[in-house]
Amino acid sequence: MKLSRRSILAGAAVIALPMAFGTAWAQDKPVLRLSSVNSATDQRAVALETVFGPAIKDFATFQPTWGGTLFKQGTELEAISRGNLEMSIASAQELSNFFPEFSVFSAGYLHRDAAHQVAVFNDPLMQPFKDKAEAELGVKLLTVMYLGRRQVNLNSDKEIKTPADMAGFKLRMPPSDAWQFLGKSLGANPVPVPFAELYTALQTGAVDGQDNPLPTVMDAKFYEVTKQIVLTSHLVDLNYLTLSKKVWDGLSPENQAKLQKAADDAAEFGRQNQLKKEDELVEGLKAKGLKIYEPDLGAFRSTVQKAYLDSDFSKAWPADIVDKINALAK
Ligand code: KDO
Repeated sequence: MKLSRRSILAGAAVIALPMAFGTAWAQDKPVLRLSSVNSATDQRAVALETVFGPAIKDFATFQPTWGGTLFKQGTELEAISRGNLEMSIASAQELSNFFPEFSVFSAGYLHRDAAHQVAVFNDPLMQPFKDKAEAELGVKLLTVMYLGRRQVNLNSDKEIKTPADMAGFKLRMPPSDAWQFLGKSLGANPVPVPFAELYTALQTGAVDGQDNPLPTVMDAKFYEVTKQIVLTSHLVDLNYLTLSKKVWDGLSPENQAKLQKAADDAAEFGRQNQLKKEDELVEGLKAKGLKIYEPDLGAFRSTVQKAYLDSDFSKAWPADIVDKINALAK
């Protein structure tokens, strides 16, 4: 057969067609890249790798990157919005950078416990927040994860009883405004430091302390560079497991249901392990040499709650949402 330009083009088209369709038909499963600053041994990472990944492997490939090596803390939501990432472990504080009303879920002494977080996340009051994140950021809030009760962790041994005792302390808080406000409401001078730089900041004395749940103090080895824990439990902290709305919309209803169940199951698996660790770690951290103190919780609670109610943050909150949230506590 004489090869003419036409026959070459026709041949190329014939070869290209199955490849094109082939690629589409044999479309590889969507790869769900997740970036988060926590370690691979953090209970949220263990839960996602043990439960979530295997549960969706028939129709999607879970690809987590821990330690913040893919995206810096606080940049993940924007990355998802731009299509450069598919999943993150977001905070209400980070979401409040985009939608101020989310700061209600970051308010100190509001959520009572892990079960209360789940009740709030699944309550109809949450729907407008979920809808807004999907519509305006292209991010779906899949489920709520339990991070734990945040405690004050200092590299000095000054006794802390009330917020007045925190005056002058450079307390590291995560970078976003809502986090800085929480540090200020505790009576300290908040200093923004990304999680990845926190150990060094404590070690060098660049900051006088930080706040995180006890499992994080153990997992990140902050006990090596601090001296005391003040059991303020000032924030029963949460994260939202997020997924690109575009990816979600590309799944069949059946696979959407499977992915949702996988997310909820992983969150519950991690929640129970984190709660167990919290119970064990007062003794565990004493054994690492930390002093553990009980402050005047009434003084901390009233000071922090008043600070939030008097703040500009609360002006962005939907009317009566605090009453609705309180009513969901058991
Ligand atoms: C932190 O930076 O202190 C923080 O606890 C904030 C949380 O929202 C979350 O980002 C967490 O870090 C990381 O997942 C590391 O545990």
